[in-house]
Amino acid sequence: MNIETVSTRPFPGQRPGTSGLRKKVSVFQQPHYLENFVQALFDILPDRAGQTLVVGGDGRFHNRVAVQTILRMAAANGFGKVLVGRGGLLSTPAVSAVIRKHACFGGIILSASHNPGGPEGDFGIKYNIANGGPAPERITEAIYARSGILSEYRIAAGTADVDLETLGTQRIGDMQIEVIDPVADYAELMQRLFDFDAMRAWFARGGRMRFDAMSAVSGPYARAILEGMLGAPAGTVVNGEPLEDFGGHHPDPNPAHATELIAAMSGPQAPDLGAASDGDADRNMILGRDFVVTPSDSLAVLAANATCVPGYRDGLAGIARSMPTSCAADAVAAALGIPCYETPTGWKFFGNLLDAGRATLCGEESYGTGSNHVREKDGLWAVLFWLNLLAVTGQSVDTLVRAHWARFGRHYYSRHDWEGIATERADALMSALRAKLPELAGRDCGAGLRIAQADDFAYTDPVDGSVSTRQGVRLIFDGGSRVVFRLSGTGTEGATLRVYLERFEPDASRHDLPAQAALAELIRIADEIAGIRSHSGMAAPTVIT
Ligand code: VG1
Ligand code: CO
Repeated sequence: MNIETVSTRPFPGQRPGTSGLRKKVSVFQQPHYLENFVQALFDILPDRAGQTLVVGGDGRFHNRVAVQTILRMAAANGFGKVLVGRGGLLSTPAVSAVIRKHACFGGIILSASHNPGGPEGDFGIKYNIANGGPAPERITEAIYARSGILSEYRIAAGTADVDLETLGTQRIGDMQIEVIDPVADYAELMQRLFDFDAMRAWFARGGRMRFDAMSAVSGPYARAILEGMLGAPAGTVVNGEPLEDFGGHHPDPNPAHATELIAAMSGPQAPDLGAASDGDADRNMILGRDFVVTPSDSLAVLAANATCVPGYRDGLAGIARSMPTSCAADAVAAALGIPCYETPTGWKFFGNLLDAGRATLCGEESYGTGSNHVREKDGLWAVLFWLNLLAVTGQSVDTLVRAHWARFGRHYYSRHDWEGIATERADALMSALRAKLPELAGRDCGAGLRIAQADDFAYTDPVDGSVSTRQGVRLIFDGGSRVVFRLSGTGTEGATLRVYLERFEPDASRHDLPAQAALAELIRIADEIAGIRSHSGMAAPTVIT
């Protein structure tokens, strides 16, 4: 193998955000841009020689080009072997499963997740460590630091492209490349967690489901498992072919972007279960007939019913949720007598809790749910969990959720996104809000809402003691209502302000209000205190979930 050492200069801004480095495709297409980041990563992994790496992505535009580059660089940087999904495809949870099953050194995931794809869209790259989970901050910061002083990278020169379509082993120099079936290891793991017989019987009894893969990477997984192994009728999975531009849509499973699914789930003829997943298949949305389950409620319902499912029959060690996620899971944890951990936004913060056996289920309000079976959130896993619950309880989605509210109370919840704010304006809003914090505690905001606590969330990891500060401004009211403000760390254009709104309602006779109405006073207070409209110059949020 001929190794070429290419001179390069650092690109500014190669700092991974909430989940990897995400930029416009045109940024990644610049000569040396991807190579610099990958070399910075390899440079901070001194014990990589001879190790096995997993590589795959969500199939978006630029995926194949990037996979070929990474394979050549891995060979030139001394890796012993790479496992790559056929066609360069692997969902994020499948990468995690493959790393764990084959005890690999780590993995590279090519995805910008729920961000749109195509030549005008976004691309992304993320590194996962040997536990199968996203690299923690000390590693992402080391990559960033290295990217700032890099002067060369190494790549195998003069080799033909790897044939990504044929399963089996090939080589670049001394490095082995094994093209693997992207679905097999994942499907086997699902079979160990869920009651496939019960779910097969549910379909055989006439249970109906619609899984919208949003033209993203979950399609092959959902088809193989739902239609292949569980006997769901052909056509249960829609938009099941991964497309480089996701058909021009945001592959983001929420009521704002999965409008086709919402429409299909309404009316008496609608299927019993609706579900969707995002670009890299780690998010999930769950719907019943004329009923949308919020992600925070989903986590709580799964936790409360976990022992109905084989993989969790022995109960849960604990639950973990990101700070802005509603406290519905906390109520379940309290009833079960298990701890509930509150972490910053981003799945990387769950890794230590899962590794230490402190948490079994984890969730985020952003349509992310998962467990200790991998170290990523897992869209299809959550869908199978719900399907398993429907199959063994014989109940509908809305009956399960309403019964849950009746027992634990309802945590009304919504997230308002203000997208495309000029970065300076968004920063000014957050600075002004932070400056105001000391005077907010004790303030009476009207409508019976008094601020009990106002702070900027900081987290000390209970396992390794690492500290993460400035993770979101919280206003916590008497009675547990909350408003949380933070800026997105996954966008590629301007800033996105996320405003998270939550109100607890114990009274079962008041569990049927529309969420925006139930949260109206908190929405008013959020704008009064943060000056969202005046800072952003916008009249309304761009996305409400
Ligand atoms: C968003 C979500 C966060 C999630 C992250 C990655 O981050 O809010 O909960 O972990 O996306 O998900 P941010 O910083 O934009 O709020 V994915 O499916 O985009 O990898
Ligand atoms: Co995702």
